[in-house]
Amino acid sequence: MSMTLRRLSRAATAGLVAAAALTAAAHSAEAADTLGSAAAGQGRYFGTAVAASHLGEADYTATLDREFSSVTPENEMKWDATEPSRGTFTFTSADRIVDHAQSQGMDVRGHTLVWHSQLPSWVGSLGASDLRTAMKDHINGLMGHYKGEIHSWDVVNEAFQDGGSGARRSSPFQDKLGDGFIEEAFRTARAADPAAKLCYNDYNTDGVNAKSNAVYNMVKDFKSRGVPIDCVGFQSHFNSNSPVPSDYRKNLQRFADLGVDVQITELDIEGSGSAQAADYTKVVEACLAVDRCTGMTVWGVTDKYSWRSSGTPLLFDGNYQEKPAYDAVLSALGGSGDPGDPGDPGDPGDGTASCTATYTRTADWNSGYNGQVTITAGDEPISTWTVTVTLPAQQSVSSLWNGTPTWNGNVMTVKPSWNGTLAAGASTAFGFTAAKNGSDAAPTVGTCTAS
Ligand code: G2I
Repeated sequence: MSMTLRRLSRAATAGLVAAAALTAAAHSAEAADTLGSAAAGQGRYFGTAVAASHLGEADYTATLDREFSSVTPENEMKWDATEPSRGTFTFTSADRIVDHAQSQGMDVRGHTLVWHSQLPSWVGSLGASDLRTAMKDHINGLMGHYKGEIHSWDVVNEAFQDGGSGARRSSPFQDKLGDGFIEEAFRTARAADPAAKLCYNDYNTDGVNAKSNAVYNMVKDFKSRGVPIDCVGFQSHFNSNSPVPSDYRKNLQRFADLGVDVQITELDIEGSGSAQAADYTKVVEACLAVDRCTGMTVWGVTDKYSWRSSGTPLLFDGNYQEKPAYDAVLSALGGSGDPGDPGDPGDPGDGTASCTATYTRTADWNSGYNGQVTITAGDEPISTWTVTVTLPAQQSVSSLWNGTPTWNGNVMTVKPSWNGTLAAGASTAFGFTAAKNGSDAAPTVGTCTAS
């Protein structure tokens, strides 16, 4: 689809997008019970990497749509996917993700424009002057196609070497254009889509170390010289060899203090259970502690499609079940948990038995009536219940069924006969016949208690 056509078709579907956004807003107003809505309550986005090839899988898409407020195409916007031969752009897979995100009111992160990896071989074979032109054409081609539709772009990815030196990584761009290629890329990007936040993105820069110091010095230099840069992405791929650094928050903060936003862009943490959950909590807490940490993205929806699937590094398992890490993230974001998720306070499985009771008159005649009290279990199963019913002073009960009453004046306390055990949300009822004796008033049903 051409750039113009893409924008025209977006205008034509604007009503649809607006309706989806309204749905999303209504959903988030209900309760902060998803990652996206809880993060929104903290003024942040919560995103995930998405692969276009999985969007046809119902559970994948349902989980994506329910939980996340931002998406990053995992591979579909990379150079090999979008410009496999010079000047020929293909956006089919990336468009699929962007269109899906927009239909759900989600934001999109652009990943990535200039990177040494997933680079078609033709780029590496160009001479310096041609390479410079090709780099700018590539930036203009992608950013033009998605102009106004991407909240943040990873303009340059992973340009620094690992290890202690803090040196630049060898790549066609570095080797032929020199250090200045990063600055040229950012200047080109600013002109191509002035509304997009322009990010530098890297890994093993999450704590204070030689590599993050090198990035820090570059950002500081850019800010002092007016080179356009708005954000730094911290990929945050963690495992036992590369644990969540103890100075993570401090590192995010020092970058923020340079006057850029910081974003956690590719978060995943190998492990399981409470240890993994605790590590995720550290990451979320670090971001929330830094005002300019504007959002977090996990690098995939489900463990089964993770680039590190054997390390089960994500928030949903291979069956899309929420892991302890999910609960930890939701809780750290101030969310309240969602129905059906054992272990969340106030939710099913929180261990508190409860019930409610409501009264209706089911039959009525001159001298008497039949009353019915319906007992409904709360979000836990219950094994017994107790309800008090206070009758008007003149009235008297002649019979009662499906319950066992004890009397104290005109107050009857009713317990189950055979019907104490109720599943979560299930109901039972007892009935009684009362003589009016001159009072037609309704009895009062007191609090229902359960265990
Ligand atoms: O390596 C993890 C991430 C590190 N930071 C930059 C990210 O862009 C990078 O993502 C990963 C994707 O998650 C993988 O899905 O980048 C890898 C490539 O560098 C992606 O893997 C590739 C496979 O290597 C290819 O064989 C495959 O054709 O994914 C391609 C598309 O499925």
